[in-house]
Amino acid sequence: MTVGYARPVHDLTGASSRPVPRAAREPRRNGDGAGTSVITRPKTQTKKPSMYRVLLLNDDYTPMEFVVAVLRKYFNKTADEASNIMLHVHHHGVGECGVFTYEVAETKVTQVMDFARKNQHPLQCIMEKK
Ligand code: TYC
Repeated sequence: MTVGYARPVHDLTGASSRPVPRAAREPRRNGDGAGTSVITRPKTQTKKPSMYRVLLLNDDYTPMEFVVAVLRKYFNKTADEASNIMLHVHHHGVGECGVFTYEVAETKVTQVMDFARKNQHPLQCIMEKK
């Protein structure tokens, strides 16, 4: 029966390949021949995911109201936030919609590009590693 863990229970990825310290594996022998062991808990290994900016690019044809609708629908922006971001993109050529992990950013980009294409607007949405 298993009574302990060689890895912390919160290491859900199993990504850790760090060896368990010898002291945790092997009983130490003392003079009596009696086995004693010291269990050391491996330090929890955590890694922050890389983050990605999702950006909107300006163009001359996509209506401002459509860009605001995109920012509200896919990036949960308020009307005021969406207007400010849209105007920033309009004036500066590019602007940030949000920062996400890779798969979430990729999903947002695909959703926005599909929505723009479906509505026949040339709006471009891209992601870049932070
Ligand atoms: N420049 C567009 C216009 O004048 C508006 C616009 C804003 C388009 C932001 C794209 O990402 C964009 N209608």
